[in-house]
Amino acid sequence: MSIATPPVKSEVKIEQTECFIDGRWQPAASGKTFATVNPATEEEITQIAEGDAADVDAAAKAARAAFDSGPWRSMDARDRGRLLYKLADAMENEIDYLAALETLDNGKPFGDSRNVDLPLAIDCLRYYAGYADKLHGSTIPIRGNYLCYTRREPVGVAGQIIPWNFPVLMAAWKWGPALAAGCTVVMKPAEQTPLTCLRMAYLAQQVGIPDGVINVVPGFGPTAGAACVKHPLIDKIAFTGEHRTAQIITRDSADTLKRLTFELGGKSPNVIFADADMDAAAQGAYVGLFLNQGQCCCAGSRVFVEKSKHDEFIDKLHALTQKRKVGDPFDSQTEQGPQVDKAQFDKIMSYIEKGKNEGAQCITGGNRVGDKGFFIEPTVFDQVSDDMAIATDEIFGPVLSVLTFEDKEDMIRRANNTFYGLAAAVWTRDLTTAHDFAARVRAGTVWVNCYDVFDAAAPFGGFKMSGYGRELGEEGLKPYTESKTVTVAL
Ligand code: TXE
Repeated sequence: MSIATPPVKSEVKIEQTECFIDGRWQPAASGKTFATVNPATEEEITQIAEGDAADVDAAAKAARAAFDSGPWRSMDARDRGRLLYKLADAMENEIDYLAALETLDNGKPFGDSRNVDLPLAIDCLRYYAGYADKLHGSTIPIRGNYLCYTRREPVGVAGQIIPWNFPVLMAAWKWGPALAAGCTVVMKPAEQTPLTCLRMAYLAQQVGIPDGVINVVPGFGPTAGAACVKHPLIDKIAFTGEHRTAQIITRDSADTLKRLTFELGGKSPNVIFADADMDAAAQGAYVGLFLNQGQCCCAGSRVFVEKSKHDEFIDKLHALTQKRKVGDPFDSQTEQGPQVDKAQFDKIMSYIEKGKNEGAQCITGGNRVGDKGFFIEPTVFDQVSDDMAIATDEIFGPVLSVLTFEDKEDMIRRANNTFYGLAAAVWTRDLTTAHDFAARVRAGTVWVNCYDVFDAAAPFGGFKMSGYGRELGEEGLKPYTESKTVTVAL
């Protein structure tokens, strides 16, 4: 794929703004709409249908019908796979437009949308397209004269609730395995970033994915989101977002005992030993935190540096951070755009204040950029201790905390001293140190001498309160299937 030049913002036309239910674009039953806002300008982009329980009910019925009696489940698995490939192709055909929509709605630099998020999303759909006809059961030698085998069947209607930090990629991570497994879908995109998901639904219809298989209800969490969670015709909820929301979802789903998968937050340790390649480690710490404006669930927000190399590491990190270009996400020079909305901006600024008040040393950044748009300087705190709020809480912004260690055992205890367990990284030239850390850190993903390496084939998800279940890879299909045991008397 070639690198595109950023488009002119005013030329990004928005065509899909309504609920997509049973193959039809329709206003919310209530007639209500809400504004989606450009975080770089704080101006309204457009009004979007504000779906709620009534629209979710219509979507759940459509998805149920498409599952129970519609064409999806009964279609040859290989043909389902072909439709997923076609959706991936359709996205690739208009990759520049989708990237522009993503940047407009979310604020991430156009180069990131175009060359990272979209290619990863397209790759994810292709990966799962190939799985559609490879969901095997097994034959089991039980006692007696029987043939016993298992079938992997789709779980049914999947309710999928996604966040705003990687809108297009999260939609692909959810649709890929669900559709490959033969499920139908009711998706609730984040209220901050509905545009690319709605466009993907349009493309899905264009390529021939049957009506009712994919339904999208934009709206807010406590209304549209909660309605998905409670709806009796929805079998499973896949959610990415905050752990507190996951706790609400767990309670709200109790009456219908839905299957749940959660991909939640983190406070991931990124550990740099004295023998590491310091240039690579500083670059890894920098990318591991500042990527996507720091709005990554796996952000390496606690950087532990072995004390003897502290000063050298800080100099290198400072040099990188100082020259990071913050600004208009449609400018090709920009490396960091705005935070997604005012609520996130305020949350991050309040943590920066806490860091200063608690005695950490702010060595870079610490301020808002400009007076319009939700821009924040890349911020590094040094001399951070384990109990400071900036070391314990998920900030979800461009704020990196540097801590030091001398004793390896104590560092591993400190790295694990969090209720999160999403990701971790270690930088060292010593194989034993690397594998020992990888085995003992309580996290779903461990990167060794790298950070943020994602692939559709590699499972991703959290230990502890960072989630249940895994997305991506073969493991990502399991939550969208039920295992059925069939026993035949011979
Ligand atoms: O998350 P929410 P928010 C973390 C990050 C961030 C914080 C708050 O720390 O600062 O969460 O972000 C829908 N029933 N992450 O408020 O509320 C909501 O509409 C059903 C980490 O945006 O969890 C949106 O579609 N759904 C994270 C989605 O849940 C509900 C990514 C996520 O929103 C609901 C985002 C309800 N009661 C934030 N309430 C990650 N793991 O990557 C809200 N929603």
